[in-house]
Amino acid sequence: MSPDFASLYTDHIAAMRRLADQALAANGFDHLLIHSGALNYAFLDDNAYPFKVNPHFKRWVPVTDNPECLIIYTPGETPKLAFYSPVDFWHKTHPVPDEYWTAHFEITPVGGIREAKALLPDMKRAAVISETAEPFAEWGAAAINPEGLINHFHFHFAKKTGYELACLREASLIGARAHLAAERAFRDGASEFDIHLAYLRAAEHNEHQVPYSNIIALNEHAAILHYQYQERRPPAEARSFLIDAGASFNGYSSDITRTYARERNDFQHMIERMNEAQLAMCAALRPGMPYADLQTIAHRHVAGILIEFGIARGEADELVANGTTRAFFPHGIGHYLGAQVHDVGGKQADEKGTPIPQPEAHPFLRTLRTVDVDHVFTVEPGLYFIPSLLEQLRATPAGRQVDWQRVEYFRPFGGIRIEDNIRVTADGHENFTRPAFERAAAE
Ligand SMILES: [Mn+2]
Repeated sequence: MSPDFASLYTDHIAAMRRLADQALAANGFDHLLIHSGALNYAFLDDNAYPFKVNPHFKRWVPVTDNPECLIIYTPGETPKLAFYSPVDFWHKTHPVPDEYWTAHFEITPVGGIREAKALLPDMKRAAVISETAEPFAEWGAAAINPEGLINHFHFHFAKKTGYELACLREASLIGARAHLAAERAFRDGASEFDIHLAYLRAAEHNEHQVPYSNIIALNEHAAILHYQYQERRPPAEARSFLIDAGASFNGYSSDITRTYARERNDFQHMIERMNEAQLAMCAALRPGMPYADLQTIAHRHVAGILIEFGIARGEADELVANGTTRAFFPHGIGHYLGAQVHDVGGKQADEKGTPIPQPEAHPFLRTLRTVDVDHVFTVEPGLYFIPSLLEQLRATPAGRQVDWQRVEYFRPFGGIRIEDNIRVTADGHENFTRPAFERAAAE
């Protein structure tokens, strides 16, 4: 059954308005303006970069592909939307929308942002959230992107509304469909490039609509954490495949990673063990738990796998303490996910923006908050054979506990990452990704 977006959105916009009321009052403003964004141009060129909407804007309205729109909100009043709908014979322009969400706005078509001037409130009392200062500075805005106001929003964006959760589930389903198509292409012996195209086709996304650049990595490329190219020819032997790719729905993202082996070998066995460990990490989540605790749990699991596969000797806790696991698992266990792939507010202790200090042991962890009900994030442990980090490890005393011949066996497979999208509930968690794969496989 597909979700009832009309009723979910009605509650969502009410929640957004309540949050804006509080954020404005706490920061001494009477009005809020949110610009959808501007087209930006390449240096010395008349080609624009792909449009990326202001993430605040798409949280209010499911419009992700139209620059020069403006939301104008005053507490207690119906929000206004100046909707960019110019006369332009070079480009397709958007007609004024008429959808489930539009009754919640007073919509006025404009041919450019400057035409929104007729709709403005008292700008001396207005805060603006916009990537460009103009024309708002010229219009006398009280503040553009005031930190206190933005921190207030970002802190509360961690907790998702029912509408946002429904959008995230849809994004997971689209992503799962495309992941299955990519796996089939890998099993058929396709190149990285052809796997990438199979993914986009199944997701019905173009390059600009995926929430981040696909990572499509065969063999040793899987050891490059953000591998950014796609080889046009298949390798002589495709041993392994790591794919980190997401999808978008109404501007909300999924962020999913899977790893596959071609043969039934020790690497395949290691993937299965990582998969079990990843599910155990998800199961450890509870409201009230500092997210950084999950990082420690993940390192212990990685240590266990290194011992089980004869890669390292010793006790799991020792391998965590002496830095061995960090050489194999050098990134954060996950991050908030929502309208932004690395969603905001993960390092704020409160709505004022007081920073949570970065733990020395986890320099790359993006989420440091205590997890709470309806927080959504990724859980993405990894285990890689990264030449530069292995060399460093080998030069330390801890390197003597590593069986380097065993490392040589695994190196040609690159590495493993398994990533699901998780919502914390009162008594545990909801995994968006696993049921999405089941549903996509049954379609
Ligand atoms: Mn991720």
